[in-house]
Amino acid sequence: MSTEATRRVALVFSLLDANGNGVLEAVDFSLMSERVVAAAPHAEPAARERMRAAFERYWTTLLTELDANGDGEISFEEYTACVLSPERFEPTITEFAEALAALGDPDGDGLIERPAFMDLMTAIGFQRANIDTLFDAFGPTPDDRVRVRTWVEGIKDYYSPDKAGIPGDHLVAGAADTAA
Ligand SMILES: [Ca+2]
Ligand SMILES: [Ca+2]
Ligand SMILES: [Ca+2]
Repeated sequence: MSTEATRRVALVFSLLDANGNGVLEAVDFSLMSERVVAAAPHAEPAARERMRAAFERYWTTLLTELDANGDGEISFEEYTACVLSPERFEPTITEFAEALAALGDPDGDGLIERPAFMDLMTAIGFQRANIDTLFDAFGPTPDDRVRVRTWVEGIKDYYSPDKAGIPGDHLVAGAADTAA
């Protein structure tokens, strides 16, 4: 695994632990799910429902694949095993990425505006400065929008253990110390 991927894994664990008690549980995913859906007030009910379902599936997949000691929670040590078999998480991450992108593109034109992107990524817990840098790295159009496809691919890359030097690494900037 690349050093960058190690940092990305640590950061995403700290964000997924929405109630901050150091382990991942079902409640973390319902908390974040509500927060993210609330950040997209213009989304259709179907898009909101899809996002909720994607968060539920995310949790169910983690529990099924990673709960080595069977206590119904995912510790950080258990979580890091996700990088050993990324193919098992790919369909879940892809659906999560597409549900999130759809939430940010309520008019369905395949583009997302910076403020909508900022709202959703802030709801997940990323830092504003890092979100701006990420948006710039995605190569926005002159009217400051990025392609939803670019974002989806960026999310999938973020979870890929072998990727380094990708746009998503900007999300880790300045967060490595707190996430370690
Ligand atoms: Ca937790
Ligand atoms: Ca466990
Ligand atoms: Ca749009």
